[in-house]
Amino acid sequence: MAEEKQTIFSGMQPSGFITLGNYLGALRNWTQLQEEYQCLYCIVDLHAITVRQDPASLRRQSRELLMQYIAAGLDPEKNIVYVQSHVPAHAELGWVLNCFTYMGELSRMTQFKEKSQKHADNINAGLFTYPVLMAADILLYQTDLVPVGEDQRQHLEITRDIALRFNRLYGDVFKIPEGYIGKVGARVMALQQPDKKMSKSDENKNNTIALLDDPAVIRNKFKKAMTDSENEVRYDPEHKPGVSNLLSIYCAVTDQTMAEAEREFANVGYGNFKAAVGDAVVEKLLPIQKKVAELDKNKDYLEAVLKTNAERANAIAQKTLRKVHKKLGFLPRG
Ligand code: ATP
Ligand code: LTN
Repeated sequence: MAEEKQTIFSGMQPSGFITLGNYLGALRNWTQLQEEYQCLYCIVDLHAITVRQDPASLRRQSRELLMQYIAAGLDPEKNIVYVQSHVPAHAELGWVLNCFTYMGELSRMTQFKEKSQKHADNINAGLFTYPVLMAADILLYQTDLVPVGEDQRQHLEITRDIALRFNRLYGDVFKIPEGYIGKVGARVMALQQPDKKMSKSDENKNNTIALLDDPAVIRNKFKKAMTDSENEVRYDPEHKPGVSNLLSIYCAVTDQTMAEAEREFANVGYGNFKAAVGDAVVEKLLPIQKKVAELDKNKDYLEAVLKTNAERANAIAQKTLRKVHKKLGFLPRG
């Protein structure tokens, strides 16, 4: 009998249009895990409403995120690709775990501190308990590995703490998840401000490349990208953050090494260099964009994917939830 595959869980918020950073740092790596692991990739809409969302935009972004997951290569039969609010067990386990999480530990979360500064007019309880819902996401599926970026490490730590605490009280209920550090995904920096990361919630749209940006727009944003006054294409992130960011994007999309790329652009001026990076990114993204356009026409297929995948997720989640309810002393459902 084949050995049981380990379970991987990760998610993205449908809180905007995903960027080249999200793709090179996360999504592209996810597609390489689908053969070896049982993977669940969630569109975390319950998390997204911790900051105000416009309903029509949220609906559109959730649907587009699903299409981009699939277009980027996540096979919805090999993986479980679904929307968080379609599986009620996330919110249900989230409530239970709230009762096993301390105010003190949640107040230490950096993301809460940052987001409450950014959204000072809406510091809601959901923003505060965001990490508890994330713990529920992960623990429901007895997850082994969680691929997340550096900024989510603290949330993974608290997930482990909550699970260990619960297990100490009630026996072995949850598997204790680990972070997944695969091949280092490219960390993509903002095009105009290469000292900070490219982020989908950035208000300056010239900083970000959306996966679905029009090719002309992509080329133009690269043309305008910040460089320096040297006119020498060389990788040196400390002194030349802009050029280095463009070089690493180029390597990531063309699968070249840094040495090869540096050689290619050794005697090339910045104008031509930036144009070449823009072209390479367009070439990489165009097939994904075409696939999204095809999927967009196929409403029935998308609906079927959403339905069957939510059912698959639900079947696994219910097992854990039943176990939790029993341990807590809740009366069994008839
Ligand atoms: P937001 O602006 O809403 O905080 P974000 O663009 O920073 O969003 P997240 O939704 O927080 O993205 O992250 C989704 C995934 O993409 C995470 O695994 C994260 O590590 C990865 N990621 C986000 N931005 C980058 C980036 N610039 N470079 C590499 N990986 C990134
Ligand atoms: N908080 C994460 C998204 C997220 C997630 C998860 C990631 C929600 N639940 C569970 C991994 C596992 C983010 O903002 N990147």
